[in-house]
Amino acid sequence: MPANLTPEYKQAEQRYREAITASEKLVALKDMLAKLPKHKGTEKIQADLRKRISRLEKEMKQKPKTAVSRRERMFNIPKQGAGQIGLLGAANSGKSSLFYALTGADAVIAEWPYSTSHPVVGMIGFENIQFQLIDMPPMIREHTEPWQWGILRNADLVLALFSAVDDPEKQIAELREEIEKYHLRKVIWVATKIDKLPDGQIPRFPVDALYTAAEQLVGLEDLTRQIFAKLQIIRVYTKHPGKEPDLQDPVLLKKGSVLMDAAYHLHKDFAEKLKYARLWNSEHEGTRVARDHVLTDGDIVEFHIR
Ligand SMILES: Nc1nc2c(ncn2[C@@H]2O[C@H](COP(=O)(O)OP(=O)(O)O)[C@@H](O)[C@H]2O)c(=O)[nH]1
Ligand SMILES: [Mg+2]
Repeated sequence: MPANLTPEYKQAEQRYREAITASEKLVALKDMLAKLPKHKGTEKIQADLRKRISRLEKEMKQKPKTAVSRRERMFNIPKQGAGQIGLLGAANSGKSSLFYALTGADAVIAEWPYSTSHPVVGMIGFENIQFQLIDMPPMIREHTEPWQWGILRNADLVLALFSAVDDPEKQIAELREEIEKYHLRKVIWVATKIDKLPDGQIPRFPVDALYTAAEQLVGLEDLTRQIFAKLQIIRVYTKHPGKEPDLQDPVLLKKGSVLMDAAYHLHKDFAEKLKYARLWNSEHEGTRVARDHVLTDGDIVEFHIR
């Protein structure tokens, strides 16, 4: 008897093939089972799916959380600095050029050793913090491998690059499709090679993009500032009573964090023993503030404990 698989089932199967983590696979397998027409012709497939689901569930229970497989490590580059940023763009869109322009010649360049065509990692300096940038190897036959999508999805932010002079509309359309398909959340659009535009011509693109020329170092400061803004983080400095804060060593917090979040970040005990705190910034000169006071970038806080 033919199985007569539905398009919904085939879609679920496609998602299973693209799944990278075990939990993504499990969701997709369960979805496949749900979408599978239940009749005699599919009994074998049903049994097979059930077997795969239970095997995967068992595996996930057994595996200690800290142990990562070699395959997982490949797309799970340990985060460094204030945020991890991936580069997305067709071959020759200017990813590597932008990477070296942003990270600089003396940047710490580490080769990721788990693949013959591996990503490269470097740091971008911004004021007193750094961001981690990941350059992708040349895409083989325009084909992006699953682990590359894993890296981009795991990153905090993705720079979507398109060349301003090589049919940008087509590149943008392709990038949009990929961003949607792989659920990339935070994206900054970057037009590259603007030095190649005819003099004085500034084209408008279907997306709100930053204009850059890596080799001429155009637009890089703007881009770095945008990266900081898009990451939605704030820098808070802590100080001891009667002492100056160390302005080179900020505590990094999510935008919207309150005083207690900063205290917890320092130490759980600390938060529990908190009596009161004082705040310095452009509006406060050591004012006592409440536990739920929302912090902003650059705030200096002094904790007083019991
Ligand atoms: N004129 C100009 N050429 C660039 C710029 N960025 C990259 N290119 C050139 O475009 C080609 C592809 O750049 P590359 O960074 O290797 O792209 P990738 O394949 O995306 O990593 C190289 O020949 C670069 O020299 C730029 O800002 N201006
Ligand atoms: Mg490259």
